[in-house]
Amino acid sequence: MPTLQALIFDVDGTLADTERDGHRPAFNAAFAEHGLNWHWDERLYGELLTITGGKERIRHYATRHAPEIAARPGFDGLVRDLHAAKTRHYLRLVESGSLPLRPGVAALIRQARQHSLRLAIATTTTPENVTALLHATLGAEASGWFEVIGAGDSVPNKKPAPDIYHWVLERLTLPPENCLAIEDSANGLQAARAAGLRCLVTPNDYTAGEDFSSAWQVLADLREFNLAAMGTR
Ligand code: XBP
Ligand code: MG
Repeated sequence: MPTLQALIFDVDGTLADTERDGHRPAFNAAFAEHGLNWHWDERLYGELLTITGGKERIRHYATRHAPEIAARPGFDGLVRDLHAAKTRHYLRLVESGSLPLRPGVAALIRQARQHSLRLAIATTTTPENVTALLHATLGAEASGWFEVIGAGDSVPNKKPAPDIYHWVLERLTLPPENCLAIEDSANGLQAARAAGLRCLVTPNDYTAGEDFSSAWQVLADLREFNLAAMGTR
């Protein structure tokens, strides 16, 4: 097996269970703030998660459930405003400390740093959400531990497209064989595999039951991952 030189982490659902109690209530708060009677309950949100990206998810929902709003001339602007409000609400939740890291995440990051592994992020969410989560959970210096942070709209196509992984690999100047992607969902796994990466999957309540047959390993959480057995530099 080629030497492992870098770990590339997904964020939402992988570093922390951010979806149900973070992004979801933030979307709902943004809808209420804009006078919309849209409410995404836990079950509906699980279905909407197959659409990656917050703006894309709002657009998808509106097209199906409020076509008269989606057809208005100012709809693009509304999506932008809703997403900006949602990000503001989400950041407040993250900064309150109510979204802890999943078990084993902090220990793996620490261990990787001890092994001089390079660290990167490949996510669909916005860059400020990533920085806020790292700061709130690992401390103010933590975003500096990640050499490359690929996030949000820096690429044209979101996961399951491989674009964000290509973007990150290019900046790490490493071939995919020397990296390991860590994901929680079939969309993320598909993106990583399409970029030629090995992918470790740690599913959560929303993604358990998805197809992970192309994963290198599927573990309940990162406490079960043995980095020392990986043959790092
Ligand atoms: C995460 C997402 C994101 C978040 C919301 O996917 O789909 O859309 O739910 O983030 P992944 P934004 O974990 O596969 O990257 O609202 O900031 O887009
Ligand atoms: Mg994810």
